[in-house]
Amino acid sequence: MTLVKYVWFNGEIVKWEDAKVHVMTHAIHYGTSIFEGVRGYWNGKNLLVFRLEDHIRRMFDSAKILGMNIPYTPQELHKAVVETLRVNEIREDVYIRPVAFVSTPTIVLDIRKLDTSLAIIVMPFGKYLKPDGIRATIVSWRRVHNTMLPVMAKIGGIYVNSVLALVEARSRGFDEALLMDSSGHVVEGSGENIFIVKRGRLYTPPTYASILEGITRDTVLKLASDLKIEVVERPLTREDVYTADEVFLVGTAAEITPVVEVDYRPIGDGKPGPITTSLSETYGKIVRGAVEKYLHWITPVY
Ligand code: PY5
Repeated sequence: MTLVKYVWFNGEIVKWEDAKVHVMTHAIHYGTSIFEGVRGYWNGKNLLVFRLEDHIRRMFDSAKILGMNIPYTPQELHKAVVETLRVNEIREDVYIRPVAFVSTPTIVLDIRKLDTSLAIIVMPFGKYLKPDGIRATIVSWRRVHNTMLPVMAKIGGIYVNSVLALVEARSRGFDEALLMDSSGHVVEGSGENIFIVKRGRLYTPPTYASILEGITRDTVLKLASDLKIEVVERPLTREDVYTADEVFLVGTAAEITPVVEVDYRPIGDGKPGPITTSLSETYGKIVRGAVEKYLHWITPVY
C-alpha cells in the first residue's frame, strides 16, 4: 500500500517504495525506536503544522531517555518535516510520523554504539476516533509503571501496552480502552490522555503518574486557563470516571474526543457535554490558524 509518493529517509527524499529496512534491523526485534505523531491542517489556503517544535523537542527527550543518538539537529528535523510535506504536495489534513530506530543488524542489547536511522513519513489523515462521542471500557491490562519503562518517552516497544489494551477493548465491542495503573487509578487511553469534568471543574492525572506528557493535554490546560475553567491534577479513580459529568480523551490523533459511555454507563446524559464541545471547537480553530494568540504554535508549510 502506497500512502504518498515520497519519504524522508536518513537525510534524503526517497520514493515510498525505496524506504526499506532489513529484517535484522534491531528495532524490529526489540522495539528500540522512538517516534512522534504530529498533525498538519489544511485551512483552505495553507497547510499548518501544529506545535512542531514541541513534538521535535519531545522526540529528542525520548531519545535521551532511551540512550539513543539522533544524528540531526532539531532545526534539521524541522526543515525535513516541511520538505517532506512540500515534495508530497500535501493540501489536506495530514499526519506526520517522524521515527528514529536502532538499525544495526545485531542481536546485541547494548545500543550505545549502534547506528540510528531516521525517517519522516506523512499521510493524509482525517478523524482517528468518532468525533461525536465514543464508548470506552476500562481494560484488564494495566498501564506500565514508570519504574518499569519510561512511559514519558514515545518508545516503540512501550506501545505493545497500548496495542494489547486497544485490541481488548475493540474485541469486546468498544471504541477505546481506558487503562488503570498498577495502583488502580485510571491514567490514560491507549493513545490519549484523559480529562473528566465534574461540577464545572476539570480533572486530569498529573504528569508524575505513569502517563505520556501529551502536547494536546498541555494545549487543553492552556485553553482551560483562558476560559477560566479550574483544573485539578490528581489521580482519578474508576468511580470518578463513572460519575463524571463529562469525559474526554485528548491526543494528536484523537484531538479532543468526547467519551459518552464507559463500561455501559452513560456519561452525563450520554451526549458530548458543553465543556468538551467548547474546548473541541476552540482547538479546531487554533490548529487551523484562526486564533491570533496561538499563531506561535503554527508552522506554515507553503
Ligand atoms: N498518551 C499516549 C499513550 C499516546 O500515545 C498519546 C499520543 C498521547 C497520550 C497524547 O499525546 P499528544 O497529545 O502529545 O499527541 N498518541 C499518538 C498520537 O499521534 C499515537 C496514537 C496512535 O496521537
